[in-house]
Amino acid sequence: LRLEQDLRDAVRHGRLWTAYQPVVDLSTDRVVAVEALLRWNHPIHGPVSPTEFIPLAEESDLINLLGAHMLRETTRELGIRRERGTEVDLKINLSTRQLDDPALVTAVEHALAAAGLPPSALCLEITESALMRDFVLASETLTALRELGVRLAIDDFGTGYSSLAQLQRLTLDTLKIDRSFVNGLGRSRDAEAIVTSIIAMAHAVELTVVAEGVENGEQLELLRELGCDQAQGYYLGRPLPARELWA
Ligand code: G
Ligand code: G
Ligand code: MN
Ligand code: NA
Repeated sequence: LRLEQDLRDAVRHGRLWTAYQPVVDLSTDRVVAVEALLRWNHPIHGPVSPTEFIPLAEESDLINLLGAHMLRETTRELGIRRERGTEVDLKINLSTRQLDDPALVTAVEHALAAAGLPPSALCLEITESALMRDFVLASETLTALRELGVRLAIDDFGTGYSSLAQLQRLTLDTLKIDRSFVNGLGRSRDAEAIVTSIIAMAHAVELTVVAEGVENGEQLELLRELGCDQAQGYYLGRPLPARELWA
């Protein structure tokens, strides 16, 4: 509970910050987007991972405060970068509780307008498991977001149980292959077979495929050969504060 209070204070006093990780297009080798990843340096415990504090925030209304903060800050940052000529898109992670919030759609609309960003510059990432937990409700919010012109991605794909039919009904734009499969490329035939079939399946329903967690050149070249569209990972760029990424 102490940690929850600390998180609440950190949100209120603007002590959370955002790291941005580049996403590279494999046909042009250019950075086409950045994924925003929330960071919290606790004054005593040091860096706390979002895998710890997001679930904590989800136990209360804190997740909505946090999500709203993230949305405003990152769209603002991207708006500034675009004005300076950096034409990249923005990817933000959403949790289930955020999809449950009816105010999400207008919050997204307002943040984009305030930052002067076209809706198509924003891609919202939702994990496969979050999507499938409450498919009907999630798809209502997602449809409204789609109608705004915002893009949608399914994150950590391959770790859940979604069907091709469900994916198609959600009218997603992008599928991100979970890094556990990318990790096995070059070492495991199974991993390569899985990645190959995920790419084929995604392309069959006209989704852009992003491989996450690319950590070496061998993985990158294999992904290129397999026809993957975009890639992200420490080999291509670590998550960095905006001022370092765009130094
Ligand atoms: O970058 P890192 O390994 O610390 O991220 C760990 C997890 O936290 C990832 O699954 C990522 O999607 C999630 N995450 C990072 N930032 C946010 C955020 O702003 N909102 C939500 N819901 N999840 C986030
Ligand atoms: O679940 P999601 O895909 O949003 O998670 C993004 C997380 O993956 C972030 O915590 C980010 O720091 C981490 N990440 C990004 N690139 C790599 C990588 O090359 N290897 C590993 N192990 N983690 C990565
Ligand atoms: Mn993600
Ligand atoms: Na992921």
